[in-house]
Amino acid sequence: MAYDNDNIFAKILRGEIPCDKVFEDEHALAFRDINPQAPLHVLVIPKGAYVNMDDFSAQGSDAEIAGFIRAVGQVARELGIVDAGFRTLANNGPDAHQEVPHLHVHIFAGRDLGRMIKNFKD
Ligand code: DGP
Repeated sequence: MAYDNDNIFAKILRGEIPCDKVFEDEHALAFRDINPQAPLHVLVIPKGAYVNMDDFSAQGSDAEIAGFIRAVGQVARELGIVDAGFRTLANNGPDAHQEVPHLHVHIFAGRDLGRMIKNFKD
């Protein structure tokens, strides 16, 4: 899948659309989700143009990948959610209902988050 330069997170990265920023460094930007699914719901995105985890893991440089993963951890520490616990999640493609075609890791926290995922047999 080709990267769409007009996706909403590309516009946020270019400063064309505002966001409630919680963290930024060379490799990543983190901001609050516009439609929170938990008391704390933050999105962490790489600064590079990557559609999803497949694209990023195959095409991203070692520095970008290390920088992004370190940013996810730093965001969690700075938000003070490490001890209580938090969930990271990345939707990739149609079956996962990925809405925005720029890789993003959701961070959920602030309550008991329940089971990981609905059992496929339910
Ligand atoms: P996903 O389904 O994994 O692609 O989730 C996309 C998330 O992006 C969804 O939880 C809502 C959020 N989102 C969509 N548009 C915007 C926006 O303009 N600003 C912010 N902060 N979040 C957005």
